[in-house]
Amino acid sequence: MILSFALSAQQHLITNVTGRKTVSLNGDWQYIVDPYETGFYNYRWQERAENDREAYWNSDVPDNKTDRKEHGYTDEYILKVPQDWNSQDSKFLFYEGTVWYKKTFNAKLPSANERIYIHFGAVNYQAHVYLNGKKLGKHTGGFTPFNFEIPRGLLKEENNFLVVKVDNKRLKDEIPTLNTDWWNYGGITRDVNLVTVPNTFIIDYAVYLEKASVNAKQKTITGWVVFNEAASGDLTIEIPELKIKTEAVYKSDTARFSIQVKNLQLWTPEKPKLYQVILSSTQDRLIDKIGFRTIEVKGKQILLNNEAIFLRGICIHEEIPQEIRRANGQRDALQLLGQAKELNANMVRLAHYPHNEAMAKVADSLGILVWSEIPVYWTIDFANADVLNKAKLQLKEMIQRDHNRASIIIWSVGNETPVHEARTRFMRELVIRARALDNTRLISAALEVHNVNGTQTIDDPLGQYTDIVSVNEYLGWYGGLPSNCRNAKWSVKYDKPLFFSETGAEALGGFHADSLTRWSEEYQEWYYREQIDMMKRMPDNYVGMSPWILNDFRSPRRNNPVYQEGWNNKGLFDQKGNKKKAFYVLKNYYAEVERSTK
Ligand code: GCB
Repeated sequence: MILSFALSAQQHLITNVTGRKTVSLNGDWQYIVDPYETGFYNYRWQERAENDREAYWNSDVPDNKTDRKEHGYTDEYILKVPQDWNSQDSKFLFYEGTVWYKKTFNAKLPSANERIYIHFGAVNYQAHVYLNGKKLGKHTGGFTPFNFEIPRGLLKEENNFLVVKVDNKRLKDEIPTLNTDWWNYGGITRDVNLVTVPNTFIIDYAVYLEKASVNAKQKTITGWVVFNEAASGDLTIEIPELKIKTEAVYKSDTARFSIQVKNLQLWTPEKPKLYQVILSSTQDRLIDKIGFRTIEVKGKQILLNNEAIFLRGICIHEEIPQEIRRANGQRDALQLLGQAKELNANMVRLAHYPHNEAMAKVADSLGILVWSEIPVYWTIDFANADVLNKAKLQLKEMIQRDHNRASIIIWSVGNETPVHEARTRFMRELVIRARALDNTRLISAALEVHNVNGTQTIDDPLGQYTDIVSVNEYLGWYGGLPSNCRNAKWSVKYDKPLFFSETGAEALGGFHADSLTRWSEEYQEWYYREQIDMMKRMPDNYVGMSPWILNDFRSPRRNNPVYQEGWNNKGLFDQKGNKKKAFYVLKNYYAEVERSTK
């Protein structure tokens, strides 16, 4: 049989994968480390032909005793999926390059009325996926999901040979670029699933509360549903708890609906109410749990459900420091967001890339507001049109995966990007794109402050395009001493909500000295006191902060042999999970704010 498949770089993403019929391909995968990419390129550095016997996506079993095979997968070399490779074997600690992952599996074949996809939660950074010797596709971007449909006839009931080439090399024209202040964990870092869906299925949908109706007795829930292909029929929307069952007609591939509801309990951080929402079409049926709330900016304030809210935030990297690994899944999310709760936080900034899907789900159920960001970080190649397209793709994948999560209130298009014309054009495009993809949330980016004749000045031109002006500021750590905060003058060009998306200082957990001694817990504690006093004097558009950072985290840029050793120690929790002194300073401030806003 000759199979010919159209290969696509990226197919439409399936939303809410966990709500579908899935078979997990997590677990043990065999691997080959391939720093020279021998399995991919021949000795003339040309991509190997699909049927090249030496390609690592093809069988590693010699045909007979005269046959030569120079690659092989064995149980002696196993990596767990999902998990970064760095934490699984010391030889991977600093590794950046190609690793081939291989899994053999049996499968139930889809019926004539079904399709089957392979879905990856994330692979850092580039993935080429092959099944039974055929290439399914390729994806770039280390923190967003992707899927490929498995063409009919390719999947077998037994002994499917699935190979993924994973490459985490840093490159100048990728996102992030060469330089970041975090560990470049490689591997298949999130779940892998086979997803079976009906031939015509709901590929994406959004269900949300209409802003204009937030204060009305009868509120309006609006939404849309998109199918994977042109189709028409009736769509049923049910919210059993509200006794809602409505029909909408879909034509071509889309349905829109608008429902009047009475007695809707809004989603708030104090009472994060979620409703079961059921969408069903002629062939498909899908369940989600959705919270209903609105978020908008009015003048100098952020309004949640039409009431001013102060964001008691904290930044988080997707890392479990105690085990020096990437975080993934519900348990890790409960650990990280539980720490944020202990701090009296009502908001987290998930830095600097989209975290795994469990984070926003757990945030939904705990009532924690979320800032979600793409890794447009520092000095990426702004003048390059391809790079802009890559950023747009990551933005789209981030938004599409999570746009039904009530917890997410802010999409961020980047962090500390340097002010110049090409960059501002690039960033503006991202702001416009983010709004086009989702006009129910706020758009921001973490900007920088600069000193103009002794005044801390916020005038980055990008601030004119974002909904809130967010800035990172380290007065007393990267410049001067914490006491410099006392006389600091601030000038903000924009009359919009002002949010401090970062501020922080390092302290090695357990190192105690007087407060003037750098790296001591006392210095960090002092820094937080001075910063908070300064925040209290900010103009009335100050709407909150998310200091840097919840936990100490790994970074190859941090090479002080006594106080860092490859760690950025700005955490309020240290490497072992102990609270530093500054933790209590911020916790008390947040408790105070909470009392005063009640
Ligand atoms: C920043 C960056 C963050 C760094 C932090 C630091 O401004 O946004 O990624 O880790 O400062 O510790 O310097």
